[in-house]
Amino acid sequence: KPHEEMSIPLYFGWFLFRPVQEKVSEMSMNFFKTLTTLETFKKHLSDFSDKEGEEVVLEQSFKAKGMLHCTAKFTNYGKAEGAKEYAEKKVVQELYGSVSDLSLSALFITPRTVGARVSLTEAQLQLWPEDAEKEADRAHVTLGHAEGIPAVQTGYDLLEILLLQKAGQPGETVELDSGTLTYYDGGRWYLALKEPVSAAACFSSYYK
Ligand code: ACK
Repeated sequence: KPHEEMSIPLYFGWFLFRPVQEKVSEMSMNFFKTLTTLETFKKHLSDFSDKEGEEVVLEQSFKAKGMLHCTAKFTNYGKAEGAKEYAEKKVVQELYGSVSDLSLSALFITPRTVGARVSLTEAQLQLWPEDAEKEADRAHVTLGHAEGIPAVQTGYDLLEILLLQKAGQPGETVELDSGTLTYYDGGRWYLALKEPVSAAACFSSYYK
């Protein structure tokens, strides 16, 4: 029945409240500003441009699109694997519309995407799909993606950085007021925030 299929959204997730979205967008602007003034960043600038000497304006390369959110389950209107099961889960239905704080523990940027890492609480992890349990680490808010790059890349970029960290890759570190910034090969930058930022969000779903 087509009607029933339509009732499953594109994705479920935590949607940041508007004032919080503004605060987080400002955070990412400040992150860009800080990066572009750093000597270490300038040294690795070629990661971000194809042409030698080309000016790199991060604010322009990474446009934030749509509502800031942390995806819990991409259901693709019922077409994604496990979509129906997820939508029908008791905990999903019970917590639908509930408000909680997302803890943003790091900011990261690659030549493809910009995002904030989300450290989910035990309660929030109940809403994380079981098939992706091992990947709870990829929880994030996409803050921007380069032209031609889909938003789904942000989670992959975060996972890659975390794998490098687990493998013991030291990277190049810079101490900032806001935390420790690390550069990994391939234009990957990770800022572990000294003070996680709390972002109020509503667990809900999105239909285009
Ligand atoms: O930035 P995101 O987490 O990455 O939020 C968007 C949202 O769904 C709407 O496109 C995410 N998304 C897209 N495709 C997938 C996928 N295959 N697996 C997980 N998340 C996805 C995208």
